[in-house]
Amino acid sequence: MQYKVGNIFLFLSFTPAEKGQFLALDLGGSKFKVLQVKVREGMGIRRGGVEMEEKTYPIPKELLVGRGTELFDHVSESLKDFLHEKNISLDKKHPLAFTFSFACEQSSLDQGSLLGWSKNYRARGLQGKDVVQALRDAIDRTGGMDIEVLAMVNDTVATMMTCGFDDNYCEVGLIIGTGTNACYMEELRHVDLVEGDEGRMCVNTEWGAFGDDGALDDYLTEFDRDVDAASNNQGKQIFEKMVSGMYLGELVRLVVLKMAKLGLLFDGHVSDALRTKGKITTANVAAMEEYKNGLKNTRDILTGLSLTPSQDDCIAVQHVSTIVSFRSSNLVAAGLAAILTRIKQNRNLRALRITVGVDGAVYKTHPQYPKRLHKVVRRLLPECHVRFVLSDSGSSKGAALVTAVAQRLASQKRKVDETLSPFRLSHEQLQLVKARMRAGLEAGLKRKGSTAIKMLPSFVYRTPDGTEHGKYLALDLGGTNFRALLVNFKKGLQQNTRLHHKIYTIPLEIMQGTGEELFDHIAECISDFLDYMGLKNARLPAGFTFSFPCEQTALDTGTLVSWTKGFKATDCEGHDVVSMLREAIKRRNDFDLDIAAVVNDTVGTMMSCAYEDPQCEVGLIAGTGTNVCYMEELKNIEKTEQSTGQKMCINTEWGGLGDDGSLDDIITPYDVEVDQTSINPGKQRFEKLTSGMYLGEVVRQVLLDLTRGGLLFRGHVTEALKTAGIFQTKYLSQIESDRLALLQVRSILQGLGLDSTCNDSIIVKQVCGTVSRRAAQLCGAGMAAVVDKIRENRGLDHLNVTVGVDGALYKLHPHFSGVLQETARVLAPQCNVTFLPSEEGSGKGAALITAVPLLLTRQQETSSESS
Ligand code: 0WK
Ligand code: 0WK
Ligand code: BGC
Ligand code: BGC
Repeated sequence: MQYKVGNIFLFLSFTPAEKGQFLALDLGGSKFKVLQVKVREGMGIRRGGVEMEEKTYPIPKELLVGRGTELFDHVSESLKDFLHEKNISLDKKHPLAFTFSFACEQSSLDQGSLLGWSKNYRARGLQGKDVVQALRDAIDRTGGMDIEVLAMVNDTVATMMTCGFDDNYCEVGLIIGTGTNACYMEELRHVDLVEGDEGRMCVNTEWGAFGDDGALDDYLTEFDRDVDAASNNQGKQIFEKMVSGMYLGELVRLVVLKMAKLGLLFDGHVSDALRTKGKITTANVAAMEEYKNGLKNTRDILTGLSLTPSQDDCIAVQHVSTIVSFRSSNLVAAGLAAILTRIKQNRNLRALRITVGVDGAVYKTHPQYPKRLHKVVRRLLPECHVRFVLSDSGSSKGAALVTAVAQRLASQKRKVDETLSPFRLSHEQLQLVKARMRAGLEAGLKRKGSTAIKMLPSFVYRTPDGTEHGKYLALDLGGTNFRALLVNFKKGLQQNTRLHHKIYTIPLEIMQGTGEELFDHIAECISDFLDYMGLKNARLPAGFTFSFPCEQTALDTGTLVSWTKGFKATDCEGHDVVSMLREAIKRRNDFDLDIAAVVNDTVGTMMSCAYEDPQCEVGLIAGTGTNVCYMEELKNIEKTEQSTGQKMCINTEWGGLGDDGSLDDIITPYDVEVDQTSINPGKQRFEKLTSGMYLGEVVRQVLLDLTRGGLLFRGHVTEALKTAGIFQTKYLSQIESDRLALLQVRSILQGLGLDSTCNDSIIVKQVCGTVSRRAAQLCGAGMAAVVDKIRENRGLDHLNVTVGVDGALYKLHPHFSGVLQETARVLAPQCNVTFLPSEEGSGKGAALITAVPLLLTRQQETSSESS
């Protein structure tokens, strides 16, 4: 069952496990009560496992209209007195349920801003304030007790919950007491204020304000207008003033006063008492209507007002009381019928069986009231079976249950937060990662081979300048698939680049088969593409984007250092991937290519974006894997022989950061589990914290742990949850999208064979968000290190630079790119970094690079000819 209070959204799924001792405050009705509610384990609430102790504390009138702090001090001191009187330890922490019977806007169970006082309350300084905080402050001021205010509920809701203990059909709470109000279970999809459109929630209607917009003007009598004019909240709570106990007596008095003035009663004699506000109470009205003693009571009451009523006077006044209270019960019946009709329509029911939980002195003490109300409701809704249940012990039992569930949810949330806290990186930790990334970049430039960050020279010395032209083939072996592209550049007309491409999947058995099979598969795809483009015999110049770490000695050779991501084809590491491709093409012998360049996908992406934006000097991939390249000063690349030109693009392979243990202080046990179960344990540690290949697995490990801890999926560890790779990173993007309601989160989990509650969905969403946020922050910290290095390389105080980006995680995840950008901005404040998503992937970049050497060599040829 789900409940919304004010606009609280509660997944209140009661379990027999609800147990504990709760303190409760019941403020706002005719009596202010302090209670202790004990819920015994296992007995659960349904089978009477609840014991209550209570004490009513008077509230001095001046406090009702005094300063709010003083009112809450009185409440808190009464609470302390109750603890003393009941020998309840002052040292133990006590969870407290707060029934506060006034209109409050709530955004969580333990918060509620007072919209407006009603009834006889008018304490100053609390309107618009969070009354839960006001109570907490008062308890702190009183001191000497350890109270945890866990939940605040309206009395209608607490009453519905109290009656819901014994009657599952109870989905409406009704108060006809000093004030009047009702709550009911509304369809979540109809409540725009809250996320989610599945299930129901309890809505506190605050129907007392019905008519404040003039909707009841045609029903208002002069007496109602007089009551309102004399009230301390004119124009407000119009319906309440026609119905509730605070006003019924006054209405009767005003009617009797007018009749007396008109000489219709007491021979026109009007006593001062009769002229005095509040002299006829609602209790008097109830007494006058008593079946047996009504008339006698009426005489006593009128005599008490210094009147000498005749028998007829008494009958007439009794009649006035009946009419006034009859109207009240009729109006409440009409209001209730409106609510029940809405529930019936919400559920497309012809007939509705429902229970209404009721409380309030008017309903409880007025002899005829309940019967009259029930009768009119049944007359208005003959097709409905409406049961009325009187809340026998006030609303605190219900409030205690809400608190019991809130306590369980709060402790659950605390444990989930504890589990996730190692993923929440502080600014200092991110600065450390930036520094370690910087140190790793520096180390990789100095030494060959053994550094965590390999800093591989790409032999690309400059970015495109728009002079590129011609037709090129680009081959793009990425993280998940292979793409063949035909690119046709028009000199100086970047926007007229023509491009055709075709995507081919790489089956797992090929990824993890032999190198020969892999390159044969690639050659077959190329052959298919050339067929498709009718270019089988055109020996096209080709650029090969190979998204794995390759040691290059020239633009068209690249020795694979080690596989990453999901690849593990044999006989490839330590081999030149260009040769392997050429051999595979030779083996096929049905087409030929001039493979002029092999580039990393980061380099291809940088080039592709630099073709649009000349300021682009960094390439970032945040996809299946993660990596960055950037234009480094040749003089800083100590490990390679110097050659001509200023800069060279370095493929950092930053995925390896941490392989030397430099990230062990932020790596969590869940990350260790993912690394241990990966095909390259101990390798690519930074990648395993940040890239699409692994984020889903990190999430799965956390979900497994939370489930084993009983915090998720009712502690039920399913086979699905134990299956590696079942939680693909694309699910993170879906689950975290703001547009996705919890319902859809549940269906994704259902699709994974994970039967979840709404609360489970919230926790899963939180875990996904925490894991992906860390990934984006880590990449942002790494990026800050790279752009700050470029800035310092050039001795600049401020650097403007563009980063070309590609990868499904960056492009498709709802928050990843934003968090990454924000983190880089904060950690590299002297760099203005523009992130430019690459339109056509790195393939175009590879083709551009293929275009450059040909042009370069051509230039060199022309320049050497001219010299
Ligand atoms: C008793 C409930 C309390 C509620 C009151 C309303 O415990 O929460 O506010 O009924 O009736 P009243 O006391 O105003 O007549
Ligand atoms: C598209 C690029 C390709 C790169 C890929 C990375 O064209 O070179 O490898 O992005 O993204 P992923 O496919 O791993 O999400
Ligand atoms: C308040 C409601 C409350 C009702 C019954 C009204 O005046 O606005 O919040 O439920 O009285 O106590
Ligand atoms: C590879 C890099 C590549 C990155 C993004 C990593 O696993 O080592 O070479 O750039 O993935 O695809």
